[in-house]
Amino acid sequence: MMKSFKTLLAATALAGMAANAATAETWDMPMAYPATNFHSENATTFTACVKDATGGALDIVTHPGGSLFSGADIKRAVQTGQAPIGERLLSAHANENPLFGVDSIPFLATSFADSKKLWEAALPQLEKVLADQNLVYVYSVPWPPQGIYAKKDLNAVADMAGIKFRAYNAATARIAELAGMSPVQIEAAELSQALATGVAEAFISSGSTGVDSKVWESLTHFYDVQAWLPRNVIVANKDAFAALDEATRTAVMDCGAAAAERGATKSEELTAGYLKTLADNGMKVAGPSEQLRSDLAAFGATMTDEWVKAAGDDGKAIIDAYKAK
Ligand code: PCA
Repeated sequence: MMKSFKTLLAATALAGMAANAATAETWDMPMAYPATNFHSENATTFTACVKDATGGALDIVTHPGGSLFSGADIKRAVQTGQAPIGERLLSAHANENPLFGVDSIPFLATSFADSKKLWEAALPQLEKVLADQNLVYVYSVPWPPQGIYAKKDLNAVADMAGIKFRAYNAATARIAELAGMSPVQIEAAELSQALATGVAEAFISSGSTGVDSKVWESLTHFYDVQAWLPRNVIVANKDAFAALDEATRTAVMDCGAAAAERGATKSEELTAGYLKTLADNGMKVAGPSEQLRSDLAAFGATMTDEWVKAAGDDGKAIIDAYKAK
């Protein structure tokens, strides 16, 4: 695995010091969302946990905001070992395998409790699919429920026709298609600019990303439809992980498990505050009208059928396991 210049310098500086420090390793961790986002802050706590638990033998350094690799490139970077660990919105890769989109099926799991159940039902299969891609699953954290941002009243999906709609995965692009909108794939790091320049006029996301992007500078409405809770997933490169000694691997996994718990709790705690921040900045924050709700529910039914067809027996097994919980 390639070491960064900084790592080489650090290794040189440490040469001749205690054995523990001499074998210390630095892992760069690319992340797509801003340093102040709760996912990024949670990862900083994760890295401190690993450093502490390994007595400094593994130092993971986060690179938020797409500064090392842009969101779209992070997963491939970890697969190929350009980065030993990274965080990525897994559903953005549903085109590689429909199972990666299990968390973005509209209205299948819309609460934190259901998101957890669905994830537990899907995880055994997801871990296998990731392993086949040379990845080790470390932890994941759900975003708050997804709502619709717009700059006009949306009383029905008919009101969305013709809008330029920012998509972040296949499901959001499919919603655009079903509503007669034009989808444009944009990473969160580019969202503010896309809205300011009119490249996008509406999108689906959490209050968290709306606040990160100061969306009130360009848009006026947030409809709290609670369509799904997509997840950021932290994966390690299989070879890099295998090269760690057993105690270090255990530390990574234990700190990952703690980060999953802490992150989910934080996400839920912060949800209402994000919507308040949107409202405090002048946005109209509301639930959907009956019409909008039922129009979107119809999209949800269509997309659930489509997903089950695409994901086949594996997908059906996940849905059945989820419903049985
Ligand atoms: N924020 C991310 C994905 C889901 C979310 O809430 C984004 O909009 O890119």
